[in-house]
Amino acid sequence: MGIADKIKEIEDEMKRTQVNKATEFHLGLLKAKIAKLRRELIAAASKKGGGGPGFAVKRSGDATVVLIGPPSVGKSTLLNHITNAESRTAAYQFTTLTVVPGLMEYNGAKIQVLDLPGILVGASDGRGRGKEVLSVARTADLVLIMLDVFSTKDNFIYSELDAMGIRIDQKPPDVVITPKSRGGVTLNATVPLTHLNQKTIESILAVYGTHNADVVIREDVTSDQFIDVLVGNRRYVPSLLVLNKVDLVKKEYLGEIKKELGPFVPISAENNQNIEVLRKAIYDKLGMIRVYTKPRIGEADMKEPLMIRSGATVEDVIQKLHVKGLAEGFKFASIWGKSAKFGGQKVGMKHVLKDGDIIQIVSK
Ligand SMILES: Nc1nc2c(ncn2[C@@H]2O[C@H](COP(=O)(O)OP(=O)(O)OP(=O)(O)O)[C@@H](O)[C@H]2O)c(=O)[nH]1
Ligand SMILES: [Mg+2]
Repeated sequence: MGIADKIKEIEDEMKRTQVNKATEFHLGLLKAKIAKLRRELIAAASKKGGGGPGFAVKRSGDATVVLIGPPSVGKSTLLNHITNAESRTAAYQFTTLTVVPGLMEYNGAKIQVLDLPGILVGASDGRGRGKEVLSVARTADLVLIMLDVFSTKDNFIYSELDAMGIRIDQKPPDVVITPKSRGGVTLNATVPLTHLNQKTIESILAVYGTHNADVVIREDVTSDQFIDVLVGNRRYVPSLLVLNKVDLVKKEYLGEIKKELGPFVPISAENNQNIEVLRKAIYDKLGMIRVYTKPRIGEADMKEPLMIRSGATVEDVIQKLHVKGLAEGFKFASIWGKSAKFGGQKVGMKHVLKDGDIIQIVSK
């Protein structure tokens, strides 16, 4: 039996099991088993370098945005309008067969946008090279989930991403699991747990061969979230929902869709409608900030900022500068601006920068 079949078998068992207090423990165990099998699937898809020719794409620019959606919703049409790229578009499905990169400039930031083949239900199980497509999304800083006015019911995109270990619009759970050599499982929860108890945690850990560990939980996590921490290779990626081809429907109908879908950015890629709003939404959602570098002698370069993601540290800046030996010889960085307590504050690698900061890196 292949991995996908094994997963299917357990999923079927889960469907047959009613969800209640009495079965919660058993369901947690089944979920842990599925997660373990899925990890093997994801590892296989990623090892193939994204799966054969075309899917391994070099990251470039300051951030990477990936276009994910069903076939023919207009992903390539959009790419062609917001970037310098030319991706083939056509009125039939699966026009795009590989990953097509483009570059979008906004506010001085260079944002790489990746166009991909459309995905269908079952993509995460390999349908239509779906695994390869979805694993590209694992490397994204932002996923643009694209639907058109005909496919508003296609919310399978979210579950397909989820099955590939991509957690959309979620924060990493505040759980720390530290394996140890003996002493059993010690649970330390700082909040009341309504989804998990000692027994469930022990049995989930046992699926992964862990019988001794210190577990610290600081929020009321579900068994899914606990398993995510245990499996470890999850990606937490923000998303933006884009609804294309709004030129084909009346305004009132858009209101109806909004009730169903929640917030989205309505566009017409073909007619360039609302594209500027989308470009800004992408930039805002990425949370890009500007940091200026100052040489050891002389003034900071205020013309060409480094564009980094909000939350980035001194270490991220050093990586971005691509200066040989800079990381190895790092002594400290001096900071002027919002993240500094005072002008010229000396900080270490882990210091988090803020928009407009000036940074001077001092290394041996
Ligand atoms: N009416 C309308 N048609 C559009 C719009 N955007 C794209 N289309 C049409 O939709 C069809 C599919 O567009 P593509 O950009 O190739 O779609 P895709 O999502 O890249 O498709 P795959 O690569 O097959 O997954 C083409 O015939 C486009 O001309 C739009 O805003 N309005
Ligand atoms: Mg396409």
